[in-house]
Amino acid sequence: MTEPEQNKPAHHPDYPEPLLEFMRTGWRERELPGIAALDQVPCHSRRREQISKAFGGETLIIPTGREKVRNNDCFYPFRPGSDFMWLTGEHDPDAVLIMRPNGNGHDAVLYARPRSPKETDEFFRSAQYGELWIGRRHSLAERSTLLGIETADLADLEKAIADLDAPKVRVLRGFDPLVDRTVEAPEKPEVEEGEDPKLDRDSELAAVLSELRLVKDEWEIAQLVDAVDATVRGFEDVARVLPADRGVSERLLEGVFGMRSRTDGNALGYSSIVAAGSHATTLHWVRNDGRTRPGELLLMDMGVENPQLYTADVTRTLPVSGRFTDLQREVYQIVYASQQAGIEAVRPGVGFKEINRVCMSVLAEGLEALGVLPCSAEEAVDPEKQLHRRWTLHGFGHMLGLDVHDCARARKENYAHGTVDEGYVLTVEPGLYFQPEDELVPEELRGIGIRIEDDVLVTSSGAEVLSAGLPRKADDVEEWLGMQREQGHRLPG
Ligand SMILES: [Mn+2]
Repeated sequence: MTEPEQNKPAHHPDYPEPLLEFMRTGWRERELPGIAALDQVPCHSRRREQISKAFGGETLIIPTGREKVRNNDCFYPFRPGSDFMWLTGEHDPDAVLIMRPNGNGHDAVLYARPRSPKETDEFFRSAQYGELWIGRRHSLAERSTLLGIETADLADLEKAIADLDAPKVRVLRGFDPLVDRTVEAPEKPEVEEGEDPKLDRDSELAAVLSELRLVKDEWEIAQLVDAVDATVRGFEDVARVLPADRGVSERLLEGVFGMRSRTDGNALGYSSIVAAGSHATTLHWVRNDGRTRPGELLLMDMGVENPQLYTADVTRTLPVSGRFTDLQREVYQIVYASQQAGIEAVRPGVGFKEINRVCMSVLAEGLEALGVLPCSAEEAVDPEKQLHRRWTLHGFGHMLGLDVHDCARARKENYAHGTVDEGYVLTVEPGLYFQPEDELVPEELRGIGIRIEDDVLVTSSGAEVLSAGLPRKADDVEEWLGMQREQGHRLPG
């Protein structure tokens, strides 16, 4: 369990034998009070039943992944694999869920790292696993109680996999090198000429997991509401430190939102985009090394990931001075109208593509009105042409959940070419972007980028905007910004 001596970083002091002997003795066991099943246990077991039904008679291996090295013996903060998290609720690295068929369904066993054993020196010598270094872990029994699942020692994983009936095993690949190595990769399915490529057995497991995650249960919706509410507070924090009359660095604003994400949530759901002025025309502007300027716009795309790892994904475009200019407002209204039409189109049974069509046609009409399209809006949105996309750049939105781009491995027919259903949560986020170097638009438009993004729950009758705590109409945005500025700075607590 303890890392080999040659991997020890140069700054670690040696252990003389008397110290080793001394460190091995005199430690009292500390019981954790209040270990009881978590509220979400029934949700996790219901989800395991769903995946069990989908793959009856087959063994499923779903790892969470390992810590990733940042440099030498320093790691990036660990984040569990989302499918694994959805099925177990376990947060620690290295764990692996194995579901073995039992004739009637599946027996689920969580292979996890136990507490630092006292038979080795891991406890005080391993900077990666030693509880003296990283804090007390739950014992396997405690984990079992908390998560409502049988647990086993991670040390037995390799043997457990070797004992499986290999042809009937499916693995969620790309997370755990030991699992990927131990279970032979599936053969690529043969495809007749002209046929679409087929998924191999393991990719099918990934696809089904993504597709099952499309519908959020009540507990998940509560987590998303929690993430969105924290995100609303984060945007308020930022608005309160954004001066109207002078510039500040994009990173100051990024940092203020980050502070909220770490106090109210687990982390950021994705790297914050804080894009002042023409930076807003770069879709994934995450360098954030610019400065705001009075008179310009500020586009911020930011989301808090809550403690249960569900994330919000919200974008607002603010006038730094407090009021949109006439031209900024004109473009903003087009984006707003597109988003409003998109939100109104969301209801159970509507095609994902249809929501996109609605958003894009409003944007194209706006581009026609601005006089920048080389043809009519109707002609531009022709599936064979799509000329408006020079300025709209991306689709209307995506699923949201544990991942910011949730359910990413779902098959096309169940996502981009499918319909949305009750319990889906998705973003609606049209935008217009005029690159500073675009010679085909009037000079005054160059460098303007506007996106409005909200998080929407599909209900039985339509859609509920979860992020309605942040106004999105131009006038309301101005009023809100003014109100936040009056309140003055605040620290999350
Ligand atoms: Mn988004």
